[in-house]
Amino acid sequence: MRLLDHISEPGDAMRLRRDQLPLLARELRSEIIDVCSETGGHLASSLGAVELTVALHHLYDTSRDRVVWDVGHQTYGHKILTGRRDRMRSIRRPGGLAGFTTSSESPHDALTVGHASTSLAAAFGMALSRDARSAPHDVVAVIGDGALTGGMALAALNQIGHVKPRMTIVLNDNEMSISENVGALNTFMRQLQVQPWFQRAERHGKEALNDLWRPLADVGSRAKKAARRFFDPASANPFHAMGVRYVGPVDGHDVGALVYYLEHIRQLEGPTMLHIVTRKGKGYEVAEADPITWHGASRFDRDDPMAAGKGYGWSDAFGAAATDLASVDDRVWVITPAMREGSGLVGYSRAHPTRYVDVGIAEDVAVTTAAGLALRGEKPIVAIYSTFLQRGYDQVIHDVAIEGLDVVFAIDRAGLVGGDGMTHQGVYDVAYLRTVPNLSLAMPRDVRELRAMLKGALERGGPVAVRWPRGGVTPIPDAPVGDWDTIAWGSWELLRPGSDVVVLGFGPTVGYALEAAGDDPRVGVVNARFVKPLDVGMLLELADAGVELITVEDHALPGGFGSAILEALADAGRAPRLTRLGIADLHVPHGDPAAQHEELGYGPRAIRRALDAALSRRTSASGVVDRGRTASV
Ligand code: HTL
Ligand code: MG
Repeated sequence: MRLLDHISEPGDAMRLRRDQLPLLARELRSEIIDVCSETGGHLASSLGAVELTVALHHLYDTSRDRVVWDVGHQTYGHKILTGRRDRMRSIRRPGGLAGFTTSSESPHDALTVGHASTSLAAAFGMALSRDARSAPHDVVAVIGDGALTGGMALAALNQIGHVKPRMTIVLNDNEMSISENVGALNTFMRQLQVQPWFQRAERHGKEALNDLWRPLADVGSRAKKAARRFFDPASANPFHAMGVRYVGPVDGHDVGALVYYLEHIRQLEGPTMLHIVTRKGKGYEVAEADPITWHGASRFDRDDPMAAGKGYGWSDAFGAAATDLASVDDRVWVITPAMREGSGLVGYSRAHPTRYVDVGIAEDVAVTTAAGLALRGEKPIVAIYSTFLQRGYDQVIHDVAIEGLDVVFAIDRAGLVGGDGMTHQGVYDVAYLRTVPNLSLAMPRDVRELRAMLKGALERGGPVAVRWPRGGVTPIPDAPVGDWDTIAWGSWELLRPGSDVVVLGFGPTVGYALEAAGDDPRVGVVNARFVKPLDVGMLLELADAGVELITVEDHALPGGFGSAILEALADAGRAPRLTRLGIADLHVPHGDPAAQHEELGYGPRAIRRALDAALSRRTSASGVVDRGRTASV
């Protein structure tokens, strides 16, 4: 019987003897590798946080104390220790556990999360409430070195250091975001580890900390205080300077040390940061060797691991196109907020290192840096996921769109994203972007259109957003940029006329519409590739031809593409019968996107049902279908 088998209840880890904790950590690590080999998921981060997880659950009662994990992707161990072990193999799968901490899933998950850098502000709020109500519990935030690059985290730290609520901040530093971490703070943390005092502190860490706890009164005279500050490494430390007591760095894989430090820090007044150094992928050789590939793993064979090769996807097509465009125009730049791999930019970053910028997990900074570049005549492309551009929305309006700057937003993961679930769904950008004056919004349905749109965007100037979904796309042969297609800006494409109903799709829903239409001559299909500006000419011709319209979007219905069509029709005084298919007013959990599209009513079969309803409506209304009014645009 393994220790882990005794941990059936949250809180069981609190009852273990301290000398049992390393064994529990070993078992937990093994369990996480097992689970991920079957399900895939955020393996490397969860492995790196195993000892921390064990130490936290040994010391804190997570039903009462609030342990706030940033991003929540490193919490597989936490989930296993809080009563979800038997459901771990469902993680990220339809109907299964979420991949991140989710408070509706468990009272032990203090925060519902998925986007980075929120833990400190949330924990600050929790600590404020606790103190206002004189509640006895503890508040702990766990934040990675990557998540700490986000402005939100730094701004929260600024508040925490000012108000000084009692809380523990664990900085889990593995030198990695998804790719290598960036930024000056990151450089500072590296220096911490090579300073001689760090080695001393490593050896004498416990005594050094004892020293720190001695009440200030003990220190005595100002001279003594000054001397102490001089010898106290923390005094040269930016966290310390911001009013947060700093302890560390300590070995984050020494569970005994973690328990020791956390337990003592818990008794201190005010906020304390414990800086722990961990290794991403710790304990699984391949993941340690290549934590980038194993950040988010597909399922694998535990004994014969091979990172699953990903097929050719939209991100690859974008990365190649951006590389080509930057080769023919030295004003083209690409900016990524910490998503080099996910956005298909590894090749670009090597080909054009001087015009490649990773700003860290700081989407707002990505957008406004692009504005700065554009103001000086450069042509920046902000490569960003739909869900993360939400973090840069004000910057899109305020810094880019008001002056109509030449910034291209290359929006990846537009639509439902699968395993990452609710926090990462890319289903709001059409709504939030089409309200922005001066901005065009387009979605290609193949790589040919993707190239044409990116090239057109750079040539045309002004803010342009081009969006595409997560996943695979059919590659097309390389060609010189000069030979790429051009698309008349704002033009739709009538793919097939229909006598009774015309389906308007964009991006992947065009394919769905074609599938649903089959060879039914009553059904037309339009590739409505520009959502802004709309092809009002074609839209009104359709409306005047007397056909019914169906809009299909892999996006939220409120404010989305269908709404744009309704508005345009109303503004032109037309009122054809129109059915909008897309995501109703709800948060969509993790699942298989293709299945979800059907369940939510806009997959090919769902479109066919909407078509049949429309067609039967027309038959019953007029007795016979009037085939005279074919949309002949
Ligand atoms: N931007 C924002 C606002 N949130 C997220 N989650 C991302 C981008 C994407 N992302 C992750 S995990 C991660 C990023 C950039 C790296 C976090 O690094 P950290 O943790 O050092 O905090 P580590 O991976 O354990 O090293 C996810 O979407 C899961
Ligand atoms: Mg990290």
